Amino acid sequence: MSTEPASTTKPSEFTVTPGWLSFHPSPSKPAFKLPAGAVDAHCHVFGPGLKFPYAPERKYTPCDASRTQLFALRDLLGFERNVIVQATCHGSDNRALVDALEHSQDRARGVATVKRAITDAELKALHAAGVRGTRFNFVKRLVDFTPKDELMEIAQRIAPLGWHVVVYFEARDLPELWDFFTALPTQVVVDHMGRPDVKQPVDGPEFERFVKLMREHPNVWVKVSCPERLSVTGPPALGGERNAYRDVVPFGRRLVEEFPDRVLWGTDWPHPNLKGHMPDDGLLVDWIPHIATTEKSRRRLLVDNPMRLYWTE
Ligand code: 0GY
Repeated sequence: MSTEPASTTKPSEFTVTPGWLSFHPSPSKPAFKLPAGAVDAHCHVFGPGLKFPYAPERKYTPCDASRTQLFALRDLLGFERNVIVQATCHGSDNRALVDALEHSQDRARGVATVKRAITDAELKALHAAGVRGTRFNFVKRLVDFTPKDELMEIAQRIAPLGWHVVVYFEARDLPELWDFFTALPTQVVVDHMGRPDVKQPVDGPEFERFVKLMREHPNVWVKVSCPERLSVTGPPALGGERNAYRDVVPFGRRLVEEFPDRVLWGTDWPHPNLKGHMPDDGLLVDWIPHIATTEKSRRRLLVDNPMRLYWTE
């Protein structure tokens, strides 16, 4: 199907959606120097929509965010590699993701969204492109419900490839998802700390439930990412100190300290579907030493752990 618009005037290659903030136009250089070989383990590419159309069933339309822009941000921030995660706005059409992986010179791996109907040959092709996981999204504002037996069937198909399952959910939904998560036959990577309500105490029942999941299930990993989505106190005032999102620090730090070998970190660039403010990605990097307070813990978080999960060959 042609993606060219009917108009004879050549449109700009990139689209900007009204009502949704574009990513930060000029992120600052972080004060924190990332360790050599650091991996941004959660980021996205979007479109361009004219080449890689957004999914008809999407709940939001992002701004186009190209692989070239992602790789430029990687270099500015001081990362060596990316893990590019399929977001709901592209549905199970992984072409933009695969295109980015194929142009990354082996410096990116991917997490795709696949449906039950995917063939073995298609799975093999995704693997060859650098995909190492599939994502199951349970956030109700983002996706319609997929039956759990269908997801389990997919998990069983991808397990022999050595892939893992990435899960995204809200903390309040963990009880109903617990049995499904703990039955998965792969490593399970939880996005954004399981989205805790950071107004609740870090040792309160909600976060304790998540910590218990990790404690009892050594195949569960977590991304200590997205303070900008979870924070109530928000970013510092313009020109303020470089210490944003302080209210999320205790949650990230607790996970890094208790599970040093099962934590990952990512920018979440270009911050899809984020309301309110658009973070300065340099400030997000400066948040890392607040949750990983030693050189050793930072090395595990940013280099050793993602390399173990994504660059095993
Ligand atoms: C994220 C977070 C969000 C969006 C998605 O797949 C997605 O559309 O995950 C969100 O809206 O919280 O990780 O990009």
